[in-house]
Amino acid sequence: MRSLFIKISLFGLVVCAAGQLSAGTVGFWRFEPGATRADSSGNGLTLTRTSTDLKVVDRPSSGSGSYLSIIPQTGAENDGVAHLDGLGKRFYVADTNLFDFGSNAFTFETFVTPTTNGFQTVVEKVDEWRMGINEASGKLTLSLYDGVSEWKTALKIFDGATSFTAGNDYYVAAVVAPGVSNTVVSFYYQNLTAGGELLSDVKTIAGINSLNNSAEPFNLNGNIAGRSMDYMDEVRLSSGALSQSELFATFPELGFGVLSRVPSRMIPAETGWI
Ligand SMILES: [Ca+2]
Ligand SMILES: [Ca+2]
Repeated sequence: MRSLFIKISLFGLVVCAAGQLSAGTVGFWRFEPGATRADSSGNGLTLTRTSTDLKVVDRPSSGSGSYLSIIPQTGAENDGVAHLDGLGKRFYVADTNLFDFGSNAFTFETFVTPTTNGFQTVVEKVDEWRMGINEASGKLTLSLYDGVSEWKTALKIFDGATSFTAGNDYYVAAVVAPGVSNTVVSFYYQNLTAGGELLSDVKTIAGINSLNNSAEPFNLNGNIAGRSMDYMDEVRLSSGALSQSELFATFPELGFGVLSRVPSRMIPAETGWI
């Protein structure tokens, strides 16, 4: 009887371990000094760059690319950022089965700073999905490839045509959750330069219930100068649908973002970081 109990317990542990593997961080590219293009998720998805023109630089203390000095979710210091400089060059990772989400959800988050280039590519898993921002129209878009010939797009404008002003810093995220016949896209947006609140909205992409699986790479930034951003940082891709309180720009359990340039005295004491 005791042996049976042990076997059941061990089986439970194995099941739990397998479950944890299915939801977690796929890649977390922090662009930190010394680590530069390394993946801090533990999965070893180090970024390659198409040109040495793409730099990892010290985080500016103010202005464009300054983002947040502390990551709210983890309390980690943020000391470095990627400077993309309108060059149309990319960071990329070759395809791996870690990117194969199929009918499961995923979450993509990042800090971005637009240029004056109108539409700019934030991320693209070629022939699978991509996120864009539009400096001219204010659109935040998430598109899915239908596996045949067509991209289908969910879009949200959070703050009018000036939602993505060149040189300003933003946090953007999308939780992409395939359902029985449609895919639900939950967008998040925060204007860090203006000290705005974390905003969110839910959209639907009709007719797609599974994410296409290609052997193409995962790319950050646009592939031509006209689609390039200025800075980006803290790029995190997670399997599963993260809740608002799990996003890296929010305090765990509180579920809202730190206002980027508020004095530390305004950070809630219960976070334990002050
Ligand atoms: Ca960083
Ligand atoms: Ca693949």
